[in-house]
Amino acid sequence: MTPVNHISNDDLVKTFEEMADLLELSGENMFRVRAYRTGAAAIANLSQQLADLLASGHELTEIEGIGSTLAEKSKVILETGRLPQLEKLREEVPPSLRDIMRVPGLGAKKAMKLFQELGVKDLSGLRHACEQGVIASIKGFGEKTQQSILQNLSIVEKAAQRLSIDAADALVTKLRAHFESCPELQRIEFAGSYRRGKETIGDLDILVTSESPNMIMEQFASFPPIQEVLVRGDTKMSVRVSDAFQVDLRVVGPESWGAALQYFTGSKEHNVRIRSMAKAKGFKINEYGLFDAEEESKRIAGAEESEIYQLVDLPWIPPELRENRFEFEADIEQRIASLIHLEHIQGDLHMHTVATDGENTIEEMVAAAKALGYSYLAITDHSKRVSVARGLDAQRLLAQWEEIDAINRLQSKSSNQNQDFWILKGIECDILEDGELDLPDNVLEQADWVTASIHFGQKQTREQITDRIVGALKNPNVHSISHPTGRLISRRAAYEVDMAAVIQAASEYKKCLEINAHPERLDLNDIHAMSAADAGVTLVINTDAHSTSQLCLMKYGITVARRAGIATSQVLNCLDVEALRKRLRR
Ligand code: DGT
Ligand code: CA
Ligand code: CA
Ligand code: ZN
Repeated sequence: MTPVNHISNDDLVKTFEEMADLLELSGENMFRVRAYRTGAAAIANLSQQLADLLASGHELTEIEGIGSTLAEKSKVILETGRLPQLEKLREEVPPSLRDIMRVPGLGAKKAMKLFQELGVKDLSGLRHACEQGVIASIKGFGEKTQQSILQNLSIVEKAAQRLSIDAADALVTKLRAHFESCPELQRIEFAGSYRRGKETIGDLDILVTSESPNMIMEQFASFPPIQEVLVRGDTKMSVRVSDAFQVDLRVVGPESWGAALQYFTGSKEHNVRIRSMAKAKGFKINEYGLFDAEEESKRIAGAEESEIYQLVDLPWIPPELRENRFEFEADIEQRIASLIHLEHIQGDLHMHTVATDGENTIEEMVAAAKALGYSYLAITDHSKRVSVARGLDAQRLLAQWEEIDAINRLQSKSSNQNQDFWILKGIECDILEDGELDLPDNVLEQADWVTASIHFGQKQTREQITDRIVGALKNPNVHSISHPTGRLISRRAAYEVDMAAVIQAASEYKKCLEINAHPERLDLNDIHAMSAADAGVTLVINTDAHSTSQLCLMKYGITVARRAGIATSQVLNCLDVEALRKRLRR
């Protein structure tokens, strides 16, 4: 009865996710498939290990989301380390079809069809079949589908190698806790692209100071998700965690901390500039310190990162700016001083509620926003065109606004002195395929805040899509455009759009462009945000939260804005509530 093989919750989650996928591929009814997915999600959210619960005599069916079938199967896995049903399924359906069903636009049915008719069973087979042109000949596919599969394949292949910023965050939290339980640890920092806040991370670079590198590496080696140690030296170690992701560790002495942190934070392009500036001053820098170029044994600095910058006559450069974009320009000190911080955000102007596809009520979103210290938020549910999310028509929207009026009134009565909180009556209004807005002007003009966005007709030409967005910007009732390029990181390319024209129009009509903070969107990205800010466009950084917990995603939008060098004064939702009222009234 004792659980064997140290089966973790992660292992169970993976097993059930695979079951769900293979069942779906084999055409099993969706209720059964969903039961496995729901169970996997429930287990992923548990704080306790299922193995421990079982060992202490708990019934697994006590866990919400786990029915009797899944409880039984969990028990089998925990006790035997295997699941015979899954092994049998794998013989019937090649597990590599799971990659194919995840290619945007395919799904389980199409993946199975390609397997049965063409024998395509993995991504490289799929690419080959597209390139040979045989997919176009299958009923229900055609030339256009074949083209878009090829395009989406490239994204999927690239994504397989890089981690999203929130996934990297989750891994960092686990690693930090794991290292901090080691008494030999002095300082630890996660360097590389992670520290620079890039939207995806190629590998993770950990830097540690300690007097006993060996103990640190022992500790690292015992990190449970490690699948393989790739290299291990005296002060360096590289491992592979969960499937394919690489983590590098460097241990240095305290005298080298700053130099090593500066070196391993990168970017390479930034470091090349720093090294040549140092050389011009008669210094030599490497990951161990800053030395006299004439007399290399003479260490001048290296314990703190700021020393390095100071010696090349620069202020300490925030890691997000180290991309050799503008951090070497003469005005960098002022730019850093005016750079936006998370604490400057006063409210969130894009979120959804139970009225459409959100999980929480208006009151719950308000309470969560207040807990973050905000003084306003805008409720921006979907408009009716987004029928899968039960988008609002004029009647339902007006009813929601009445509800908001009532809550606002109630709050202002009960609030003590200057605790003014404002719920903006908003809408995320779809820009329809023909360029019209999804709601009439006589409704939109009653809103406090209208953000317009494209969810449909994303395959239109560059000219059509650009015209739709510019048209929306021209409408006097529209305040902003949400997720302006429509890209989903690693899942869907941006639609074809002339961003220069969009930015120009936003600037001309004095409208905002959004930096959508959701880690899957980050749209505008840093480069576009930089162009928009340069053109004088005011940005608005929003989470697009579909639940109270997602309001915390704001930090990712801030990172994008900082990488773009955006100042607090360039962001609409850094205004206090009074200034915002005034600005929107104009
Ligand atoms: P990634 O992992 O692809 O998301 O990007 P990074 O920037 O984290 O790159 P990575 O992991 O290869 O290296 C981490 C940092 O270490 C990099 O930003 C700068 C530094 N570095 C690594 N290799 C070199 C090198 O050959 N020359 C110089 N100057 N710096 C390097
Ligand atoms: Ca890296
Ligand atoms: Ca690395
Ligand atoms: Zn939204």
